[in-house]
Amino acid sequence: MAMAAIHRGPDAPIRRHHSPASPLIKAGLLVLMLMAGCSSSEATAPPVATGPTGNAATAHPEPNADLRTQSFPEWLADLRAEAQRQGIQATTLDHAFAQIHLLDRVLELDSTQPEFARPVWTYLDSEVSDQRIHQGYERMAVHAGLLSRVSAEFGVPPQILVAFWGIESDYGRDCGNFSVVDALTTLAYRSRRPAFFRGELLAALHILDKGDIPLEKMRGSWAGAMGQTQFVPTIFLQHAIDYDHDGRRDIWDSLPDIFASTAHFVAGIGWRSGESWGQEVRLPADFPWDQAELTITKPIAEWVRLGVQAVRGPALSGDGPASILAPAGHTGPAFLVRENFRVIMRYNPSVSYALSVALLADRITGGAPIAAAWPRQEVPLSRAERIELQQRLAALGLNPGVPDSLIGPSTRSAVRVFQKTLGEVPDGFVTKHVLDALRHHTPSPT
Ligand SMILES: [Ca+2]
Repeated sequence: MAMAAIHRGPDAPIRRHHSPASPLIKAGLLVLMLMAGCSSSEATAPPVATGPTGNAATAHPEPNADLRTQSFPEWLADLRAEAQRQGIQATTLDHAFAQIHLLDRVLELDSTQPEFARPVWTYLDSEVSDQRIHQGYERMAVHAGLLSRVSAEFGVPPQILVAFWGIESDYGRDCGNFSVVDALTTLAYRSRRPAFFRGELLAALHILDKGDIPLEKMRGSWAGAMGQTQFVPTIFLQHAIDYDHDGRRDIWDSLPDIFASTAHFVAGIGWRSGESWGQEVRLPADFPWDQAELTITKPIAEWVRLGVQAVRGPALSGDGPASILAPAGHTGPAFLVRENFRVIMRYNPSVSYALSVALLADRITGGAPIAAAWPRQEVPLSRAERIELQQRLAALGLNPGVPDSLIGPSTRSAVRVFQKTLGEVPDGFVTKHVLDALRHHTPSPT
């Protein structure tokens, strides 16, 4: 979803949908959101919430506001007073809160941490399925005129817009069916991130107040991501556009509004017109694996000098910084990713998510599948196993960072040092084999 997401970490386990993160979110919280279905035909389907991932809360603890000790009626009165000070009409608030429900299911989804991180190949299998590629290809053709106008105006290619649409809501079929006001009220009153969700709730009330969408139709993911490209309310207020000029910004049902709003947002978070996101590459046997991190960028010519080659097509060229991404280690595919890949990650800060949008965009314009095979035999480590791995790396003095189960640059760096001591390729990829070797070389963590 296009949300301001609260981010769990560099390689946080992802569920189905995420949200975009915006630099505009003052709190600096990137929200991972989910998509929720917008189509009324899906109205009874259970939302596949992938809302904000639980970690963000851990990463950005909020002060324990006094408000939490308030009863709900007291809290709501306080919220209403704040909304009115912001200029929201009393009639809007009366209507919005006349039938308010606190939703236990939303709190459950907010506190759930998946036991297993989904391997990138499993994620891509479902998000970039043959069916989704085929449907994306069809939609590119059906909406070619509109997409071309929006693309020309905002500088974001049609296939990127269609890819966000496909990944965020399966082209509008799965936009979430929670009442956004109920969900955000629940999260603002009772979740671990009250300030963040209070801001989103107030933004949702502003949207109702402006008349963009009636309360009954303001539905979305459990975390408040709305419409076919899953904007959270603050992103909506900043980026949604009434492109069909009917007086309402409608990202639930109006494709002109959906495409233009998405393009406006993606341009706003830095899309570089005319540049690709990157491409699959082949790395040399002696590749310096400590350089394969998104935190490390080099001119493309420098990567070429290090032996990086295009898998297909013309030789690598182009200006600008690029990074090497090998999300499944040295036996899996590798990608040279450019600035626009980072832009996709601002929509939702997950490598798997960004790859899914990038690869879907390529495939629906006739691009070939990834050439290299994923190491599908690798079994993902459980949360407990990832923490154990981090504790054992720490016991060896390798500084893997806080043992929080999130595998980021620090943990991968520690794994690389350990792999070198084993005489293995130091790709930093966390596997059962690495954990077993650590168990052999370290005492059990206490
Ligand atoms: Ca409109």
